[in-house]
Amino acid sequence: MTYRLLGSLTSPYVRRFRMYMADIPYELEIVNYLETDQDARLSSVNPIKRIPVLLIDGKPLWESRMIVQYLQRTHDKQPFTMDEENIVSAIDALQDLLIQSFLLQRSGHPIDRQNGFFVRTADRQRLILSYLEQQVSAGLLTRWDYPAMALYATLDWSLFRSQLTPTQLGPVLLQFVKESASQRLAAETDPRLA
Ligand SMILES: N[C@@H](CCC(=O)N[C@@H](CS)C(=O)NCC(=O)O)C(=O)O
Repeated sequence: MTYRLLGSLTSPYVRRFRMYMADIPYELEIVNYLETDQDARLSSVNPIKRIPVLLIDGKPLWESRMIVQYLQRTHDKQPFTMDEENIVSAIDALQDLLIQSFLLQRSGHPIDRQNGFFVRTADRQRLILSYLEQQVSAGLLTRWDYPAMALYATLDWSLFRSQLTPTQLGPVLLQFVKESASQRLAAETDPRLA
């Protein structure tokens, strides 16, 4: 079985796998979808045009939830508990809304905070952060496994890309980021090094 992970060095979704696949040999193929030729490469393997993509013996598997489930099954890694399924879904939802707002900002699209869509998005963001804070406080993310890696990659990216402020994260999530940053692969995959 050969693995090739397609992604960028700044993507928080890709970073999860660069940490999670610590004990699984793979090659990293840098795909920066903002470059036309690399975006064409991405489109040729994933019609959704999103990273990460895992090429398994040359065959593409996309969507991080599918990739992690495949790796859990194939490499005898611990499957998610029901709490962890919810935690990962909440992290994914937070990550998605932060990426959408980053892409809107980057393309110069105005964000009207009175508009119903953005009001609902801001409410979702606030509720998810509060839920994740509760899960961390309850000790559900103490194990350095995919859920903790995903949360760390998302929160650290949100600070790196100025999509959330330390005040919005609050002391519990900030402490979680600080403690996770001491993991070897967390340091090695820091997007600020890209
Ligand atoms: N649902 C996807 C989301 C992945 C995703 O949003 N990746 C971002 C980079 S971090 C991306 O490829 N964005 C390109 C785009 O949205 O056009 C997953 O879980 O893998």
